[in-house]
Amino acid sequence: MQSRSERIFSALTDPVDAILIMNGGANFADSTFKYVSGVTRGGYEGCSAVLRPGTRPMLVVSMLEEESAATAPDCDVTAFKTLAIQQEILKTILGTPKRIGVNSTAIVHSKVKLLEELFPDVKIVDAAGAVSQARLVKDDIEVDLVRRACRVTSDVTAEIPSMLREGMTELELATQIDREVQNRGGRAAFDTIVCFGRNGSEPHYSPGDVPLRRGDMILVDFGAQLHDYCSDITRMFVFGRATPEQRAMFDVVHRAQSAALEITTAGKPAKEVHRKVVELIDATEFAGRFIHGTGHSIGLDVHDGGGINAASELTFAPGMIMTVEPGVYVPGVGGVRIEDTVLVAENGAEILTPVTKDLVEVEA
Ligand SMILES: [Mn+2]
Repeated sequence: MQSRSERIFSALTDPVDAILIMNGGANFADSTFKYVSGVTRGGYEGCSAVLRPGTRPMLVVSMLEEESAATAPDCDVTAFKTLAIQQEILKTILGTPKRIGVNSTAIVHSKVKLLEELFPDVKIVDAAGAVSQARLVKDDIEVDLVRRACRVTSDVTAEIPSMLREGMTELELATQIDREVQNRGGRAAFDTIVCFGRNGSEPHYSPGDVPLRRGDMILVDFGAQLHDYCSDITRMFVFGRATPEQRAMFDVVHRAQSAALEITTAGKPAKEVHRKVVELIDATEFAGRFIHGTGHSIGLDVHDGGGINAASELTFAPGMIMTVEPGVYVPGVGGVRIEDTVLVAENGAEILTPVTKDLVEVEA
């Protein structure tokens, strides 16, 4: 089996002497460092992974994470104490490279400048496409980790009806959901979205101090990150009995999501799945109210590379893990979204978030 580093080199169109995965500060780490090293602990601020064809990845890490890095399977590790020493190590490893590949979508500019200073004659090549292509198709270890993250979200989703209380705020519900994710060993993969009533009309709404009232439709969109791998789910609830209007909006999205899942399979162009969803929704009273892509790749990052949208060049392949999440949004009224995380297979897609996706009516 190809190593992850080899997978990146196979996907590369321009040859390079090495690919450097370089982390910036705390919020600017490239999750590709975790991908190539296989480590699932630690932040690895300022650390690098040096990838060269035919060799094991060399992790150049700070002494703060040397012990964790040593657990990386099939990697060599060098630890540095200061940034000056890190630079000497990189020079020693790389010699006088002519072409260095970087992951342009996740490297900070100062690191690119540093490479140009360390290696005056080097040409920096953009290897982001190859990195993304490699990461899109998950290996067995990754599938298992996403599956576990999905299990957490499914389990927590099943608990949501018992959390609902009249007058509780969106923030209170979001906090309870996050706590349940933490109780299961994970953490929120992104800021949990909870919308009561009309607030559902904004897809990326931030929960506030809005109280839950009888009759409110509730949209909950959250994910768990467990051992660095993410899951993503959206489910709908009603606090009380659904009105015919709420039910109508829900049914359209439910049909669109089922239709999308039905045709999500290896060999299918992603944009055809999106087109199907748009056609279906646009044939209803909610025409034009589906205002985002149908889904996205998910893995070490919640948005892990490709997407299911009108501009997507992606063709599904076995091992891709995608979200499928159509929605309709009516400002002033509310919105509905239904989202699963799915594993693309030769013949169809396996739903990794199998908790019920009915409109769950919770006794108020
Ligand atoms: Mn999503």
